[in-house]
Amino acid sequence: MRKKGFSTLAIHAGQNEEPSTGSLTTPIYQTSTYVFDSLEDGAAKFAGEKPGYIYSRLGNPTVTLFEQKMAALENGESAVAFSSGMGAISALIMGLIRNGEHILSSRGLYGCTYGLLTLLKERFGVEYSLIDMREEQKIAEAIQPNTRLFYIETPINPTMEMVDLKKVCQLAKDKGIKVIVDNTFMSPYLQRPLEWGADFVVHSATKYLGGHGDLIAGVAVGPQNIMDQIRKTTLKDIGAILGPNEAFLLNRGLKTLSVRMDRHCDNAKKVAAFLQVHSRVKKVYYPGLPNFEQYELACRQLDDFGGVISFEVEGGTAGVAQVLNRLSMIRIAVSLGDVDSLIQHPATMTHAVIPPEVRASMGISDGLIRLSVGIEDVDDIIEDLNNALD
Ligand code: 3LM
Repeated sequence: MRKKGFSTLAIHAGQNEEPSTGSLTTPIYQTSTYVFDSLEDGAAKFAGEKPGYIYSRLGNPTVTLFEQKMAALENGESAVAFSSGMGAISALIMGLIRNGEHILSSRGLYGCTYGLLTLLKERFGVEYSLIDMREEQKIAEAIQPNTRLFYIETPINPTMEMVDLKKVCQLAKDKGIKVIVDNTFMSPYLQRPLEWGADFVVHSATKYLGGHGDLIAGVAVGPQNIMDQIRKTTLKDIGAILGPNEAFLLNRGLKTLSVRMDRHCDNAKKVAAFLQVHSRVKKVYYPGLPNFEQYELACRQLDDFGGVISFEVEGGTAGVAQVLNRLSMIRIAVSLGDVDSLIQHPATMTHAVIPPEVRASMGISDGLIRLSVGIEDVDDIIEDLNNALD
């Protein structure tokens, strides 16, 4: 049978009418626990011999629907939801790595992911190195006998630098190394890392998946046997579970993911073209610009170029303040992927926890601004930017 299209899956995957009422949408199962028919029924569910819900830290039907949709959209076997993107990233990494082992990471990372790797190193003896993954040779040289994991953001927050997933995943496979890709910036509508050979995908579901700036959530997708293990260990025993209210909003948000992403992409292309020719803008980083350094890779790996643009202005932090403080519609706020346009300063905000010299090695200057282009009328976004830049 022909596989259903992305937008169809986003609406229908995992969704069954609620049996007792026929409710089309899966309700918010606002419950902590589930009643057993008998001692034998409860014991069999605890032993994993019988399917069924036990306690909402171990599973909840509203959350299950979100997990099933995400597995379908990322084209993976199984998904596990978490209370935040960091909850997903930490549970997955801690479920896969042991003390004394090594993680090879893309040179750029979201600030708190960098913080997590540093914590794992300082407190739990897990080694990591950040490397420029644009050159295969550099990756091959950086692999150590104890390297177990590649951890990759692509495009990287906030520089938009990309990693060639097909090449890197092949290299990892040859060495028996597992690959995790943070797909937050693209969403499965624009990039599906598992199809390029990655083993796991993680998301801050706070961003495009929810899409409306009204929740914090995360999700990890991967092979059934390993995700089952994660569910029983670093999800259950650390406990960063997703609540049913957030899951409900995500189930609703996913239904419009494709139409929202199309608008984000259309708007971002026009905003990037505007920024590129503005005299106060030194450089624009957007994978959809033909002069983007990795434009050819972007065309191959992405179905479209997404809604995040970074750009540099003169004058460092003070120069950035002059622009940001003059905006009237676009909000100064961290996070991204919302229907609202959001703008922020990585050096003092999302990536402030990273030491300045490491930040510089990631390509984050004090004059760098990150804009998450929303789905407002694009002329209004451009007008606001134009007034602020002038
Ligand atoms: C941000 N990013 O504004 P949560 N992976 C990526 C991310 O960008 C993020 C996470 C994981 C931002 C959040 S900064 C205080 C605000 C690529 C989050 C973590 O745990 O759901 O926030 O996801 O860049």
